[in-house]
Amino acid sequence: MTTTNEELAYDFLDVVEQAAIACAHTMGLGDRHRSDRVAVEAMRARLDHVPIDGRIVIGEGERDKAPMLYIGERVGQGANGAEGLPEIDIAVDPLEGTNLCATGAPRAIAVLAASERGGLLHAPDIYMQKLVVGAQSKNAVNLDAPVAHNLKQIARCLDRGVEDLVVVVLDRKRHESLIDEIRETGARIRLIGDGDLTAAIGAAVVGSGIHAVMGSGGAPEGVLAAAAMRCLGGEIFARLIIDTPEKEARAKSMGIDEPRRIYTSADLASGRQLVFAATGVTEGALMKGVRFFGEGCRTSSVVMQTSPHRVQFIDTIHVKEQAGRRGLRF
Ligand code: VTB
Repeated sequence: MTTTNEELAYDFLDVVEQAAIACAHTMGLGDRHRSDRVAVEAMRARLDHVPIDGRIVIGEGERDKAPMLYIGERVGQGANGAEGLPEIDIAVDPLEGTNLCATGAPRAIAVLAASERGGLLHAPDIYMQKLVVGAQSKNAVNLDAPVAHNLKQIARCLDRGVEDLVVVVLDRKRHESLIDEIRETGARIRLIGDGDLTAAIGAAVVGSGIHAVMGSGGAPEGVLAAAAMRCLGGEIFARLIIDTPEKEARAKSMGIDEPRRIYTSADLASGRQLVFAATGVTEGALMKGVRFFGEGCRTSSVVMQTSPHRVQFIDTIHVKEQAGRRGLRF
């Protein structure tokens, strides 16, 4: 991804836009599997057009469990025989927050990250303990430090009181004691039903109203969050939760030699040339959801790269063929 890096970023933007538009049609239908399936199909179809020799490193699962976007699947024009294309590794979450989309709840997104080959960790689909903070606090926290210490440090870095902080935590039984510890500090909490990746992006953007994300979620989404952090300057501190010999063996078989160490974004997404693209499916603070208006639809996305280093918020109006004669009403 050298000379064509910028063009590829727009290709990847198109891929996440199409995935978001497809599953946004299923918003509120109460069928998360269907929402996920249409996002996967749309993403897969659009990836076919991208001029890369692509390989899925994080996707919908192992080959025997996922018909499309499975780990190891070749995608892009290279998969259809085109030669001489850049070799790119791809991590996808076609619909982050399937339940959010199925219920019409906010902050579902379609996501893709890409790197030159070898630049994204092959994370097993297990839980990962995570601490995500923005650029200002990243040198002052430690995944193994007590929650109260980290929150005090974040508050100091952000020049405010601990009670002024907002920490996002997935609303899960396994987080009961974490939530108690945060409450004891006086910090504010936003419990979310799903979507810790969306929250992680927020933690790295000043003004989003999120100052940290804590707790455990999916490891694959941790790698996607790491790619976003590399672009945004925030940081993720993470450790795989390996509580059975099977998980240990799985991690090892995926090339992870030190499964119990603390990873940062540079370990999880080590690529020199990273691209991260996400489009809002349902309403969110950073990205609006997809809005349909008869003649087409409007999407709100972020597309970011490490080289050249830039972050773009992109608002796209997609006009249906034949439409536009009456003028667009959006
Ligand atoms: C989900 C999802 C998160 O992790 O919670 C998942 O909402 C964790 O799985 O965004 P559980 O539902 O078993 O808790 C994420 O996918 C990403 O980390």
